[in-house]
Amino acid sequence: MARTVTFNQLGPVGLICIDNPPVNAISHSVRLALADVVARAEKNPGIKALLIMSEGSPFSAGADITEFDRPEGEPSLQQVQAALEAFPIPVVAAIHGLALGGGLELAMACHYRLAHKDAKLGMPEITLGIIPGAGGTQRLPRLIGARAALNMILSGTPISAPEAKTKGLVDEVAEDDLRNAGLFFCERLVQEGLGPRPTCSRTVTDGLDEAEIASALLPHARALKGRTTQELVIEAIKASKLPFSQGIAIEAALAQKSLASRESLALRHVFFAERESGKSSGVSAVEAKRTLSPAIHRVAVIGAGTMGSGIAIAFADAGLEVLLNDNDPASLIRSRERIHSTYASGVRRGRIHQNVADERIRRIRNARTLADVADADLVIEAVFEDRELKKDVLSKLDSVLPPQRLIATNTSTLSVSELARATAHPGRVLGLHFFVPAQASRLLEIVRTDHSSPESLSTAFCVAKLLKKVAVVSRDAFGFIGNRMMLDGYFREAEQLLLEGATPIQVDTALENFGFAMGPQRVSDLGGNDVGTKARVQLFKREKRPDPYFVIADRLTEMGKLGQKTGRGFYCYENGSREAMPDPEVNNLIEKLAFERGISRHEIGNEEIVERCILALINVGAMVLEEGIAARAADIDVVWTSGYGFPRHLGGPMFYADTLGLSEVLQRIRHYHEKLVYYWRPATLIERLASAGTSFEQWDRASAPR
Ligand code: 3H9
Repeated sequence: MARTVTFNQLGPVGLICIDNPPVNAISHSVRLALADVVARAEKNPGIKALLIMSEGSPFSAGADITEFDRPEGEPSLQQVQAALEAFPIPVVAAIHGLALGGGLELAMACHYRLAHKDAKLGMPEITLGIIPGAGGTQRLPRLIGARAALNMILSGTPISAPEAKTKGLVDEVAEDDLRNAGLFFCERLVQEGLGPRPTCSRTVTDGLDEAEIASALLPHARALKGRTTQELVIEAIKASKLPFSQGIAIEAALAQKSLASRESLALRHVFFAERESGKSSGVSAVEAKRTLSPAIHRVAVIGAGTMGSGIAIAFADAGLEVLLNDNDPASLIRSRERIHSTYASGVRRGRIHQNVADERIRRIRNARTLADVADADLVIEAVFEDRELKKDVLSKLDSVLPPQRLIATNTSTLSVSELARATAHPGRVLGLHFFVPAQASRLLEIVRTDHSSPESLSTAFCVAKLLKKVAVVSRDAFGFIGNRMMLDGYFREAEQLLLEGATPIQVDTALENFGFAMGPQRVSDLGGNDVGTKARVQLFKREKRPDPYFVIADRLTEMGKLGQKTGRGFYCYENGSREAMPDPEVNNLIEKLAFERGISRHEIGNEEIVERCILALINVGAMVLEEGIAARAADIDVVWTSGYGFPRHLGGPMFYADTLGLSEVLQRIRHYHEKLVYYWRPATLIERLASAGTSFEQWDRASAPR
């Protein structure tokens, strides 16, 4: 077994160094080695202080999440911490990079802490549906107070070293060489005769009343909607007022409960699915960051509309130089205004400093002609969604760029393979499907054709990593993964429910209560009903769908009811407000469209609305899998949780299907097939997996490419 902890004596200081790449997770091997070196150090009378650091970066990403589904091997992290906290001479943690979860909990069990000025310290457990279970809910309140601890644990966001110092979480911030600062700190403790200072011996000085709890929860209301972990966090922090031994026992019981929860299983599934989806080309995210990203310094974006401007901002935010080209000078002027106003709003909201905004704006320069982008490391085409125009742009780019450079198209409806054939080098062409707003959305669909080269894919992964986006590879097919499932499954069913008697507000509210950030009709109004209509025009050029297929949304587009931008859509919006108000005219329209199709309208319960929309999503998801458009069910989950507002704590549609049980899923789909007929044909894959008694997760393990 590789050595995961080293130990060296440097004068009076015993230097313990964790070395467990890639993220210094506190795995079982680390705990064993830590317990061993601590026991050895205790027997060495020459050692007067212990200094704990780590090799590489980060300091530690916390407990090893891959071990959570197995019985915990001894010693536990709590046992290691108890040994350190009871150590007879001072123990100091010196933190660089990130100290997260169990990593920070380890540091909190040390007697003193110093951190490099660029370090960040955080408790992200809530994002995994668990509570800090190695003393975090007991030691953090003892160091920074119960209220501050509650805020830090509920947010899951790390704080900076200077803020940690102000709060009392660290004793000193080191400006430069952390190792030297740590050794110096230890020597000073020894000289001044300062001994151990166990965190567990402190008491919590503030309490938590119900009003404080409510106000701590308020900023996280959206992120924690439908979740339960926060209740366990609150209970554990309340227990920090008790003597440490009682509090830590309560924490342990609550931690076990959180670990076994469905919420945690789902959130851990998404955590690993996001990392796995970034590896489809055989290049891991870490590898991509390490080896390939330095090659990308300058990016060109062709087309300065909303999407092109957003993509330019995304790259400028990531520190890259951007060349923006558009053959319409007016469009470039509008884009400049859009870029300025996006950054101005960031400054106004306190998200970035004016100097940083100015610097980023300067990174985006206009390129007069396509020839001017010849020295870009990669080019993204984001011109108007018109096949001939896009082909023309790609072919021109192909002739000015050296043949190994990536050319990406941002099309969302056209065939990437067909566009690639307009070039002499189709291997260097793939799709990069950004979502609006491109600078903020997390998801990036990478669309590979049969000809996309492995180098192009590696570069695309690299782009995702640089932009801090979650990448998922999709085969080239209409709508790729996300839009295909949205159009043929989820939104289609939502419209069908309207025709059968539900109202837009009823459908939206039911799905928002299920956990979606926004219901389908509100989403449609926000993005513009015309956007969907245009996509369907392209779809019908490639494939047909039987009526009724978005008859309502397409009729609204015809009537100029495009959504929020025109003040009318599925809803009414008064004077530029975003508040959606029911529109009786739309209800009349829906009744008329239903009557024309002989659809008899009746009351539909909220449960049926949710069940039909989610089952439709799952069913089309299974078709996307069996058609090879997505490689893994888990990739679909990533697409839907990071790009389409599916509740993350339910793990994504395919994970959710597994939790329902595929036999149950199949039985309900068959029920709707018999009741409603038309497109409710069960996916063959669901039939196959249900009859074999397996799940999408098992299918992924057995058949997806590694
Ligand atoms: C905890 O501590 C519980 C305690 O309170 C109680 C215990 C009793 N474990 O993200 P990346 C892997 S809960 C195992 O691509 P980056 C990751 O899967 C933990 N593996 O890199 C990937 O593997 P692969 C609380 C982990 O630079 C590789 O490392 N901590 C862990 O973009 C690289 O990861 C957290 O929630 C882990 N803890 O981001 C932090 N962390 O290459 C979770 C990462 O095979 N981690 N891996 O796919 C993160 O947020 C990010 O990974 C980090 C690095 C910011 C650290």
